Amino acid sequence: MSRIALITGATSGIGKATAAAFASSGIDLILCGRRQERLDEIAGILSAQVKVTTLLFDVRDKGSVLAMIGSLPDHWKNIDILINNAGNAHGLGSLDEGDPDDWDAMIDGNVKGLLYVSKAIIPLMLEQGKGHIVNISSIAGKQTYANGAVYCASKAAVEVLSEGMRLELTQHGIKVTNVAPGAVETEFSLVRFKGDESRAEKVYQGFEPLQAGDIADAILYAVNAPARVTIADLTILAAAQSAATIIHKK
Ligand code: NDP
Ligand code: 8X3
Repeated sequence: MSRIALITGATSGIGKATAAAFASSGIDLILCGRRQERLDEIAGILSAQVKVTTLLFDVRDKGSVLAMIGSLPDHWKNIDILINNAGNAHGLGSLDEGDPDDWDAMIDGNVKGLLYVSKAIIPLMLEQGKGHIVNISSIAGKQTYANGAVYCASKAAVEVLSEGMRLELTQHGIKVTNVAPGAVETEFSLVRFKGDESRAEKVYQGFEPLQAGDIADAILYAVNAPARVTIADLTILAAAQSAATIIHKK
């Protein structure tokens, strides 16, 4: 029987690439995001390979998260894999100059949103006595950088939540994998810099950044590992990157 994966943030970047990798591996998909047109377009393509359904919600909206996941037909509730990927950085600035609305977006989305989605799905996995949760953290969750403290804090929280989930869920047959990418060329910087394309492009100039598919390949490796194996932590950097803030540019 084919497995079912629910992917948050499936409309772009790492989530979208993971959906494509899973479809190639025969995994049925519940694709989530806030942009229905993109969800429909991706579902239209991938439904040639696997069964696909979509859910439209903002992970920050607790009621909507619980209602939308609760509204899935019974068959789709047999979720084997949860990819907690939705998230972004908003702004790059010091704490004294930072915009509290940006802080809300990061803490509410990257941390509380991940918790709400997990809260909706963990009971379904417990009922089945199996499951696999993959949380997308960041190198920023392991190494703090100036002007990114709130984003780094949100990703450090993801690291801790991965550890907490593993401690609580391993005994119930549920695996937890924490994935910490370095610089990946997605819409991430466009969102961080509020649509400023030239500023976003500069982030990835002078070196070869990771592509979303590189992270999707690693996630696929983790979810396809033998039953006896848990891939607990993966840190994936571009070859030119040695730390969160050190990228060897030409
Ligand atoms: P993208 O901006 O390309 O994708 C972000 C995805 O998250 C989109 O699908 C977006 O969908 C979704 N999303 C964002 N906020 C919300 C929200 N409030 N509710 C629901 N969905 C939301 O960036 P990436 O693919 O790079 O980012 C994916 C994850 O990877 C994030 O958690 C990010 O922090 C992490 N990461 C990224 C790195 C990078 O360098 N790119 C490095 C390390 C980690 P929609 O707008 O349709 O809702
Ligand atoms: C995204 C990577 O280094 O821009 O999480 O914060 S970084």
